Amino acid sequence: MTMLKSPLQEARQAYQPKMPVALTGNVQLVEGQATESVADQEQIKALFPNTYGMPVITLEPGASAGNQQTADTFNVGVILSGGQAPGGHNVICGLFDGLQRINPNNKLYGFKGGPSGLIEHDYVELTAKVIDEYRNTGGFDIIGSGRTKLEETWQFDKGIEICQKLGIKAIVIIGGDDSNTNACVLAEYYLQKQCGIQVIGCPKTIDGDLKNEFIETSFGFDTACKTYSELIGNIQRDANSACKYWHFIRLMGRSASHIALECALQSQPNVCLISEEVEAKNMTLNDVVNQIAAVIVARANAGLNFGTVLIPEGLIEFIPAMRVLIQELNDLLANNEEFTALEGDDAKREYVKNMLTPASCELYRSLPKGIARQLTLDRDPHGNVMVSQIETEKLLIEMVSKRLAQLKAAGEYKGKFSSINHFFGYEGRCAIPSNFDADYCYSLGMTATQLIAAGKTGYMAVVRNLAQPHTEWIAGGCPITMMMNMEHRNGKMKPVIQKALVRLDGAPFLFLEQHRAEWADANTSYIYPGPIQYYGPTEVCDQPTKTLKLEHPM
Ligand code: FBP
Repeated sequence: MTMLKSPLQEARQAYQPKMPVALTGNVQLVEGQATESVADQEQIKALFPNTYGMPVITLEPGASAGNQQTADTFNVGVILSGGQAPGGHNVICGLFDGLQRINPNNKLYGFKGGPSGLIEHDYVELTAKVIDEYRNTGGFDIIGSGRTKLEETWQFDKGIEICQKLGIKAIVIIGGDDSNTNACVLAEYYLQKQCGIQVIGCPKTIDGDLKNEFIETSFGFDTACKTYSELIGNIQRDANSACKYWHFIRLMGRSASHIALECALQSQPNVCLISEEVEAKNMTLNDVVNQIAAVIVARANAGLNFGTVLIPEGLIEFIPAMRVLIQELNDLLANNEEFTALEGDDAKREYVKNMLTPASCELYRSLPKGIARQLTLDRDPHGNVMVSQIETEKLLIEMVSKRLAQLKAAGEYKGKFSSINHFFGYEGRCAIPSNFDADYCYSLGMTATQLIAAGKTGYMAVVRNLAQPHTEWIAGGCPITMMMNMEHRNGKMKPVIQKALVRLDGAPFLFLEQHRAEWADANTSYIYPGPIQYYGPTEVCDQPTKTLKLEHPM
C-alpha cells in the first residue's frame, strides 16, 4: 500500500543529509588514550572488566579504502528504545546506507516494539524499499519503540539466539541514558561469553539530559525545542494581541529542565521556572507560587493582564517536600496489590493518607484532589512517577489564583487574572526532524556502521563540534563505561550513565538569569521563532539550539 504524503513529506524524502567530512569518503579510525569512568573508577572497572578503559575513537578521512569495502558480508540488528525523538528514522537510514556502502549484501534487521523485540524474536528486515519511505521523517513507527529494560542474563541469551540465527554481528541500541547503560551491560556480557556480538549505542532523547564532554546534545532535542518554541511564540503573539490571558505552559523533559530553558532562550517568556534552581534554593511550592504572583502583580500595575509562564514537566519532583512525598508514594505503591484492588478514588485516597508520614500526609491533603490522584497513578518500568501525566500547570494556576485573591483582598493587586493551561510534549516528539537533527542522526547512523565494521563494542556513536557548520563536525566513538558512575537505584547501588541536569553555573542558565527580570517586566520582550524551516538561507535553516551555541561558543 502506498502511503499518502504531503508535499513537504515528498520533498523531505529527497533531502540528502549533510555529514562530517570524514564520513563522506574513505574512513580511518584513530584511537586516543585509554579512558577512565567519570567517577567510581574501581567499581566500574570491576563490573566491566572487558569494556573498561577503552580509548576514545575519532573518525578521520582515510587515504585508502581501509574498512570501507569488504568482501565479507555482515548483518546488523537495530532497536529503538524509550520515548520517540525526531531523527530516529535517520539514524536507521544512516546505518542502512553505511552498511550498503561497505558491502551491498549486508542486511539490516529491525527489532520491533523496542528491546522486547530482541527477546521475543520479533523482527523485520529493513530493505531499501522500506528505508526509502522513512528518510528524514519523524516518529519511530518504522519498527516501533518500547520501554522494556534489557538487564537480565536470560534476556541477553535470547538475544544471542536470534543474532546467531540471523547472522547478526552487531546490535545498535538507540536510546537514552538507561538504554545505553543497558547497552554497555549487554556488550560486556557478550564479550564475556565470547559470542562475537558487538553492541553500539546512539544518544537519543528530546529531554537533552544525555549530555557530557563527548555527547554535546542528544538527538531530538533540537526539533522538539524548536517545535515547542514556535507554539510558545504563537501564544505570546496572541497574548500580546488579545491582552487578556496568562498562559501557563508545561513542557516535557522529565526531570531535567533543558527543554524549558531552551524554549525560554528562544522565546523570552515572562517567567520560566527551572526545577534545578528551585531545588538548589530549597524552594517550597508556596515560594514558586509567590514568585509567579509577583510578576503578575507587577505587570498588572503597568496595565498588562497577560503573560506567559513556562513550567518544566519535572518541577514537582524538585520541590524538596514534594520529592519526599513522591518517594514515599513510590515505595508505598510498588507492587501494592492491596492498593490496586481498592475501588474508587476516595478509598484509594484514604488508604494513602493513612500510610504516609505526618508531613507528607499534610502536603498530600493540601493538594487539589486531581493532582493528588495523578501522583498515585501507575509507575514507569523504573518505578518512577510518570511526570508527563501530572498537570503541574493546573496546580500552579489554582494556587496562583488563590494567592492573587489574597493580595487583592489586602489591596495589593488590582488586576484581572484569566488563565489558560497548555502542555507541550507529544506535539514535538515526532515532528519532522529539523535539518540539524536530520543531519546529526544520519551521521550517527553512518558512524555506528564504521564502529561495527572495525569490530568495536561497548561504544556510543558520537558526533561532536555540533555548534559549528557540518563540515567541522567530528564523528567517532566514546566508550560507554567512560560516562558511568555508581548510583542508588531501587534500593541498590548500580552502574549508570550520569544524567545531565541543568547546571546553574552553565552558560544557558546564566543567560536566563541575567535577562529574566527584563523579560518579566512591562516592556514585552517576546520573540516569535516561527516554524522550523527546511529550505532557505542557512542562518534560518541550519541553526543549532541556543543551548548548544552558548555551551560551545566559537
Ligand atoms: P526518553 O527519556 O525515553 O527519551 O523519554 C522522553 C519522554 O518524552 C519524557 O520527556 C517524558 O516524560 C516521557 O518520555 C513520557 O513517556 P511516555 O512516552 O511513556 O508517555
